[in-house]
Order: sequence, then structure tokens, then C-alpha cells
Amino acid sequence: MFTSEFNHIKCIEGEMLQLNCSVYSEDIIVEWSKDDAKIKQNKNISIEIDGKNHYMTVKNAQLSDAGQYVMVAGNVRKQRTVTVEVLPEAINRLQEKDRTRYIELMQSSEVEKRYYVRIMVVGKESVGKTSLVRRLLMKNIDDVVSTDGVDIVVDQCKINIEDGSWLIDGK
Ligand SMILES: Nc1nc2c(ncn2[C@@H]2O[C@H](COP(=O)(O)OP(=O)(O)OP(=O)(O)O)[C@@H](O)[C@H]2O)c(=O)[nH]1
Ligand SMILES: [Mg+2]
Repeated sequence: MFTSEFNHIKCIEGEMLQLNCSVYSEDIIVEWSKDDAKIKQNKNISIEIDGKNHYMTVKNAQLSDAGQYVMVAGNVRKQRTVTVEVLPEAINRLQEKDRTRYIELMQSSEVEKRYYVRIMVVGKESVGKTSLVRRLLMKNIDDVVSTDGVDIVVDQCKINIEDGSWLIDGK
């Protein structure tokens, strides 16, 4: 009776959780329950029917939404295990806007790769090594003084590996 896959679902705290199933006839009534209790709709949980497709959506999944979900249609019963993972503490501390962005990125297939590179700038004294590095990182060069020995600068910038453009502080 069910045509959709029925497996283990993982989501992250704050993400949308959606279970769906398709039945062969529009007349079939589908009942949803979680941990043996019938699911009640509220601000956060909705149950929708679109022809033969049935959806149960939790807009903003919380740890308490983890559990065993059961859909019953006639005498067919299907079960799905849902786990909700804790949002990493560092992400939790971000501003609302950044946290939302993180959750959106986690839900989309968009990914960013992070590469670590070390660049060594070597040259005769006073040729402008420190100034060059500062300029590349869009920093002020007014207070540059002669480097004593070796200077290690740890900084971050984004480089688009397709067109080579540099992004520093979003610019
Ligand atoms: N005219 C000119 N002066 C520059 C330029 N870049 C840097 N300078 C000046 O050259 C001097 C040396 O620059 P630094 O960046 O300290 O050079 P550095 O190679 O790091 O020097 P050390 O650390 O002493 O080896 C400074 O007085 C800078 O202001 C440039 O593009 N043009
Ligand atoms: Mg220097």
C-alpha cells in the first residue's frame, strides 16, 4: 500500500522534519502516530494530504521530536525511526541570522570546502614583504615596522577557486 521508502531519518535540531508516504488510492485514510500516541497538529506540526500523498511536517524539530513514527493505512503499518541531533554548541551561540543560515546550508546540498595553505614570503630586507602581505589581506600598512626575524601571520580569506577572486571580510 505504501510506495515510499521507509527508513531511518536523521535531522538536526531546528531543521524541518518531514515524513511522507504515498498510497494507491485517494480514499485511503492514513493515521500518524509517534511513540504510540496519535500525532496532534499544532503550530509546529502539520498533517497534510495531497491526493495520494500524505505528509507529516514538524517545522522546527526539537530533540523531543525524536522517536518512532508510525503511519497506519488500513491494515498496513509502517514505522520510521527519527533521530534529532543536537546543534553544535558553537553554532548555538551564533546570532539567530547565522544559525538560520547554518541550518539552511545543512539542508541544502551547497557545500564549502576549507583548505589550509601556508605561504612563505621571503626576500631581501626592506623590499616590502610585510606591506605586500598586509595589502593582499586588505589591511592598513601605515604602522608597518621592520620585521624582527620571522613574522607568522594567521589569517583567513575566501578564494573562489573557479574565478580566483578573493573575498576578505565579505568584500
Ligand atoms: N615606494 C614603495 N614603498 C613601499 C612599498 N611597499 C612597502 N614600501 C615601504 O618599504 C618599507 C619596507 O616595507 P616592509 O613591508 O616593512 O618591508 P619588509 O620586506 O617586510 O622589510 P623587513 O621586515 O625589514 O625585511 C616601508 O617603509 C614601506 O612603507 C611600495 O609598494 N612602494
Ligand atoms: Mg617585514
